[in-house]
Order: sequence, then C-alpha cells, then structure tokens
Amino acid sequence: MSDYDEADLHIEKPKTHAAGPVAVAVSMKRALGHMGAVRTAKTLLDLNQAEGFDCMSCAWPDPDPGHRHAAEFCENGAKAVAEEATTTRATPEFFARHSIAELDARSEHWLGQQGRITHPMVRLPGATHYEPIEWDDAFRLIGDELNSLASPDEALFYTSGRASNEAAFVYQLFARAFGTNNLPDCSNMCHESTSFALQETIGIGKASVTLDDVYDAELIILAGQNPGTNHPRMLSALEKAKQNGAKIISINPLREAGLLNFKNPQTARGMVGPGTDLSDYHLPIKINGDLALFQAIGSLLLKWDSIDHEFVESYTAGFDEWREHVASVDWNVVTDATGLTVQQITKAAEMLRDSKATVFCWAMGLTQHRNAVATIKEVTNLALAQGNIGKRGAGLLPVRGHSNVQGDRTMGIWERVPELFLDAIESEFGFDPPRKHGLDTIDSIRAMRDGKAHFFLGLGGNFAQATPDSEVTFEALRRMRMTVHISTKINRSHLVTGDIALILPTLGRTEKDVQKSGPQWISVEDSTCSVHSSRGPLKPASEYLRSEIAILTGIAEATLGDRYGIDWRAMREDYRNIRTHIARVVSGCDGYEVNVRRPGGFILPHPPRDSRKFETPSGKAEFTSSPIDVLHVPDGHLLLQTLRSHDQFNTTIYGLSDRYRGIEGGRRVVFVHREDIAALGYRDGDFVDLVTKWDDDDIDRSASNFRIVEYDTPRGCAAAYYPETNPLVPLDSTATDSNCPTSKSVVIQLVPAGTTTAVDNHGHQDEMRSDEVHKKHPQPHHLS
Ligand SMILES: Nc1nc2c(c(=O)[nH]1)N[C@H]1C(S)=C(S)[C@@H](COP(=O)(O)OP(=O)(O)OC[C@H]3O[C@@H](n4cnc5c(=O)[nH]c(N)nc54)[C@H](O)[C@@H]3O)O[C@H]1N2
Ligand SMILES: Nc1nc2c(c(=O)[nH]1)N[C@H]1C(S)=C(S)[C@@H](COP(=O)(O)OP(=O)(O)OC[C@H]3O[C@@H](n4cnc5c(=O)[nH]c(N)nc54)[C@H](O)[C@@H]3O)O[C@H]1N2
Ligand SMILES: [Mo]
Repeated sequence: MSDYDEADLHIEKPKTHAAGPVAVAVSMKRALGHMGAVRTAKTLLDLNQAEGFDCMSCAWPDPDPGHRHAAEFCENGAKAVAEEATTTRATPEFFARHSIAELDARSEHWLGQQGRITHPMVRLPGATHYEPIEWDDAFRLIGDELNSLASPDEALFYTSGRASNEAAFVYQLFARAFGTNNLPDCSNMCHESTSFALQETIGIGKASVTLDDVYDAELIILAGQNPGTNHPRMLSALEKAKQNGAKIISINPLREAGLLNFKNPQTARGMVGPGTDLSDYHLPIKINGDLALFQAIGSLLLKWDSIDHEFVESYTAGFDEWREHVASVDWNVVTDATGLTVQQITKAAEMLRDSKATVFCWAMGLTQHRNAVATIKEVTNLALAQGNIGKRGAGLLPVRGHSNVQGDRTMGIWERVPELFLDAIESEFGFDPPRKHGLDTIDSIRAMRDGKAHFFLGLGGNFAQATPDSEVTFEALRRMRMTVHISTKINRSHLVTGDIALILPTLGRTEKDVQKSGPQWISVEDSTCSVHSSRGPLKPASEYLRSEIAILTGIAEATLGDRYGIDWRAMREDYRNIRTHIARVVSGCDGYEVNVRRPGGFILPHPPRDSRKFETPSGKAEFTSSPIDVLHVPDGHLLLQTLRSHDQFNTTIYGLSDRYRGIEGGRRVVFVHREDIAALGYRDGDFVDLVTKWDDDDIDRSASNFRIVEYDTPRGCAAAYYPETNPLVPLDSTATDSNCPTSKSVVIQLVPAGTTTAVDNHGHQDEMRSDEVHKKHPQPHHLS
C-alpha cells in the first residue's frame, strides 16, 4: 500500500540559487502531468492577470496591470494550480472502495493525489465508509445538529485563508446570526503574533507598505522568511529593488537558496546567466534569537543617534522608556541568544544607520515562538526610531501566507472582531450579534477536548493536520457529534471524524462559478492591503460541486430559516448583493463593487501608511519595552523549527523534492549541525526518533524515523518538515498574548530509532501517520 518508498530518499548539496530554468521545467512538468496541455495553457496564462484569477499559493501582491508578464506566476503557483485543476477524481465509487480506516493509513501526499472530490459525502454514525448524500439532505442534517446544541457556543466555525472575501463575509454573518463569535482561523497559527503586536503599537495589524515601497527601499530586511519557496514572486520584486540600489539583510538560521541568488525566469540573465545576488549580508541567527538581536541593533542606533527625532516627537509615545531599556542591553545575553558576534550585529546595524528608507519583512520565523509578539514589537521599535513608517520606500511588511488570509480578517473572520464591526453588522442586518469573544484555534481544540464543543465546520483547510499536538487534536475531533468540511480534495480532516462526518465538495479558484444571475466573480486582499477580483477559467471538476457561497447560504437557510430576515438566497444568486453589504459594513469598502472591478483593484486605507495617523488609545505609535526572554534549551537537547519544503503547500504535499535544500525522494529528515550530531553520539545518515521535552504536562510526544542530515544551521538548532512534526508541538505551548503555537521553538531530543520495525526504519515511513507511529514508541528516553 505504499505510494513511495522512503528508501528513495537521497541527499544532495543545498543549492545556492533559486528559480531559473529548472523551476520553469518543474512547473511545466507538474502542470502537464496533472492537467494536460490544453488545460495547462488555459489556466497558467490566466493566473494573476487583471481579468484572470488570483493565485492561491500566497498573498504576495501583483505588479500594476500594465507591468505584468504574460506568465505572471512562479513554480509553486503552477504547482498549486495543477493540484486543484487536476483531471483526477475522487468519486463515490472511490469512497465505496476504500474504508475510512484504510484511507487514514495513507499519507497526506497519497490522499492529495486521489484528485478532486465530486459529490457531497456523509459518514453516518458507526459507518466504515463515506457514502453519497444529496445537498439538501446534508444541509438539513447540519441545520438539525446546530439547532439541537444547548448553546451556539458549542459550535466551531473554522476558516482557512483561501476563502474569498464574499464567502468569508457570508460565513461570519451566518456564525454571528446563529449566535457565536467562535470563528477560529488559520491565522491563529500563522501571523496572529503580527496582528497582535501591530494592533497595539501602530493601531492596525497590517503591512504599512505597498509594492512600490519595496521597489524604492534603500534597505530590505528579510527576517524568518523563505521567499524562494513560499513567496517566489517576491524574488522578482527584490531583484527590482536591488536594481534600484537597495541592499538586503537576511536573518535566518538557514542559508535558504532564495535568499542567496535569484535566476529570474523572465529574463535571459536569469535563464542562462549568473542571476542576481540578493542578500548583501546574512545573519545566521540561532532559532528564537531575534528579540535579542533587534534590541541590540536598537541600542547601537541610539548610541550613534541614528534616530528620526522629529518623527519620534510628533508621532510616538514611550520612546524614553524604550531608550533606557535597550541602552542597558546585556551583550553577553545577546551573543548567547543569537549565536552572532558583536561584529556581525554591528555590521547589520550600520546598514540600518546608512539607510534612509528601510522595509522590514518577516514571516513564520518570527511569529511562531513564545516571545513572538515581543519580537515583532521590537521590529516596530526599530521602524519607529528611524521614522520608517508612512514614508516612501519604508515600512513594516509582514508577508502573509494564505492568499486571502488578510481579506478574511477584514471581512470579520476573527474571534475577537472589534466592536465597531459588530455595530455595523447590527445596523445593516438589524440583529445584535454576540459581543463575547469567541474561541481561537487553540481554545477550540481545548473546548473539543473538554467536551464543551460538539460541532465543527471547516471552510477549507485541514484542521486536523495543520494544528499542533496531533494526538490530542485527533482525540478532540473524534469527540465531536458532527464534523463538516467544505473542501476540494481529500485530507486528514475527513478521516479523523465526529459521529457524523460530511464532506461538502466545492469549486476552487480556477473554476467558473455560475449562479442564477449569471457568471460570478469573487474578490481577495493581498499582503499589501490591495483588493482585487478573481474569476476562474475552467469548467468545474464535477457538475455536483457548489460554490462556497452556495454551500454556506444553504447551511444558513437550513439552520436559521428566515431569522432576522437575512436574504441568503439573494446573496447566493448574485454576489453583488454580498458586496453591497460589504460596502456598508466593512470600513474602507465604500464603493466596493466599482473599486474592486477596476483593473488591479484598489488599496484599502491604512492610517499609518497614508497619513502617519495611529489609532491606538494614546493616538500615537507606541514604543514598547520587552525583557529579553531567552528560551533555555537543556544540555543534550536541540531547538527544533518545523518548516515547509519546496514541494508542499502547508499540509498539501505536492511531491518529495525539497530541491533547494538537496532533499529528494522523502520527507522524514532532521537537519542538524555537524558538531551537534557528533556531540549527541550520532552520525549523518543515522535514523532517530524526535521526542519533545515539555515541562508542563507528562504526555510523551514523539515522531519517529527521521534521517539525520548534516546541515549548515547554528549549533543547538534543528529543522524538520511540517506537518510530520506536528505531534511534537504541545497544545499549551503558545506565544504570549497571540496564542500562536510555537511551531518554530520545540525543545526536542534525538533518540535512536532502534525499537522500530525494519520497515519503519528503511522505508514507507511517510505511509505511516506519525500518530500511529507514536503508539509503537513508548521509547525509553535516551539522553546523550
Ligand atoms: N509554496 C508554498 N508557498 C506557501 C506556503 C507553502 O506551504 N508552500 N505556505 C503559505 C503560508 S500559510 C505561509 S504562513 C507562508 C510561510 O512562509 P515562511 O514563513 O517563509 O515559511 P516557513 O517554511 O515556515 O519558513 C520559515 C523561515 O524562517 C526561518 N526561521 C525559523 N526559525 C527562525 C528564527 O527563530 N528566527 C529567524 N530569523 N528565522 C527563523 C526558517 O529557517 C525558514 O527559512 O508561506 C505561504 N506560501
Ligand atoms: N508545525 C507547524 N504547524 C503549522 C505551521 C508551521 O509552520 N509548523 N504553519 C501554520 C500556518 S502558517 C498555517 S496558515 C496553517 C494552515 O492550516 P490550513 O489552512 O488549515 O491548512 P492547509 O494545508 O492550507 O489546507 C489545505 C486544504 O484546503 C482545502 N482546499 C484547498 N483549496 C480550497 C478551496 O478553494 N476551498 C476550500 N473550501 N477548500 C480548499 C483542501 O481540501 C486542502 O486539503 O498551518 C499551521 N500549522
Ligand atoms: Mo500561514
């Protein structure tokens, strides 16, 4: 039953450049393999065009309509499209052939390869298989279940960041009309730390730059981000910035290929020449050392008086406390926490000093730690100190993950949505929405585990596999009375089910969406607050699919009837009716219908960016002072970060080639420094199990059969792929304030993979789910 054999795993030298001809070849091979030639041409040429559809692979902005290439997409965008537009189908016959238990024994990669789900499916209590169900019956089952709950707060409404603005708006309206703010989303595991930090310091949780600012920057800082893999189109923007004279500093435990050199496939130089060197200076920081680094840089800028005093005086508060706090930074603590020398840090600080316009970019390398909020506030301190907000070529740029995760928040997918938004819902729809904050992702899992929630609905995503502490989460989901997933393809969340489970198959971004009033389009927001429309070119994968909006309004009608007189049908039949509501409810969206239809769309207001207005309680941008909180890793342990390979989109595994890091044919690898491997008594190529050390509970957490790969990473640090490592992330290990799982700071030990079966050691591991593997390993904890 193996789809591939981990014995195929082989290791090569990491690459020193990203993209180039190989990327083009891989894009075409995957696209042709999944879609064939005609579909490939039809979809890829429409991707990211003004009249085309928005790429679902990341939230990087598009150039202005006049400046787009005929092929405005990257290798990983092409893979994402191929994955959705595949011609393979998971039909009712497929579900009849394979029991749920059998499917659950397969890897996430294999599940994804079974193609698009064609019919709504149900698993009834006690059944071993999914069977087809009519749409209306599915809606009735859901409505009955929801109406039988003792309280609306026993229901959880999860969203993954691919949902359109229109679907997101309808979804949150339904949840609130039903009576709960339980709207957990993938953002809770992603940029939540960013949203929290920026909201407190600059009054809005979003990027303060546009794409033009990136082009015009003098200095760009890339901290905790791997753009070559996760935001490949960003490399074109960085290349353009460099051509305009920008310098780049990368801060990362790994020398990711995309940080080193970019071979732009749009240019001759990129296809056959040497490419463009991107990073001018690389800081190989220890995992979790960024807070200390940024405070140290702050202390140097203060020492050199490289401060924009006028900006600080006019627009900020808290500067004096911050100055005092960082002036007394302890350099021993800093060098210990960062693994960097005073010289290295000084050189980076000099580059900041010499720049009159700096853009600060970051992603998961900063957000998924216990001290993540403090770290991001420290980035903000640096930006404020030099007046780098609300200035051309400068600002804060958290680079978002899912293509519409930011738009979903704007539309109210937020368990702690501001009162003003709820007031606007009340005046638009005439009902008083619940005011009590809802549950985020982690608290939702706790509520399920503790028997306080009984119903789970996922609008996209793969909740079971994306969340931390897989064992605990799986058990929590299995306690549900009903789990429902609106999905395109099969994933783990369909197999770890409540008593009743439903799969509601939906149209994807690549597909035509025709409703009663005719063809529809949807809208999305990127990382730079730019909102634009998207329309798919392809015929739907099956005639039984419904759009997300049709499904959500169907559920709403079956659950609420005509409660509050909300006209769900009008919204379904013509999405313009949704946008009319959006224009009246969501701030900054006046004239939405017209603005969003303009080629390239429109940019939402952002007070700090537009006019240096800071909507904090003090009316000023806030400097904040945070103690340097250093994670203590006991001897014999390593600090593990869980990251993405080049061949996956979150829990969707496209293939087994992490080309830039030299990993081919498998995923169960752990990257460790040569001297740590030796010090722990192992050799490169040994197989180990990873075991978590977590003081606050006595659960044994492990993930088995990882091949040790010697890698250029700081001493004491390790890296391995997500989601195979999710069983290792304790549920209660979250970032202070934002409650984001600490997926980049997991204290682990390596123990020999000795007690596993032969097959465990030498192959098929990816076929075995980590939680099953775990059960076979009540390992004696071997301390080296
Ligand atoms: N092709 C593709 N595109 C994607 C995704 C995908 O899975 N595949 N996922 C999307 C989503 S949802 C998101 S959120 C983004 C994620 O985009 P990224 O944040 O780039 O994703 P990760 O792979 O988690 O990489 C984190 C980077 O941070 C570094 N890092 C880890 N710990 C630290 C630290 O303590 N300090 C510093 N300075 N660096 C650290 C790692 O070495 C790695 O380079 O990408 C989006 N785009
Ligand atoms: N250990 C560890 N865990 C992490 C992270 C990490 O770095 N390390 N990263 C975290 C981050 S940043 C994020 S954002 C989360 C991601 O968490 P999620 O967003 O929940 O997970 P995805 O893997 O992106 O979801 C993929 C599924 O979405 C469905 N899907 C795809 N397209 C569509 C569509 O158009 N409509 C609908 N309805 N469904 C669709 C498919 O069925 C597919 O299986 O994971 C988090 N978990
Ligand atoms: Mo994300």
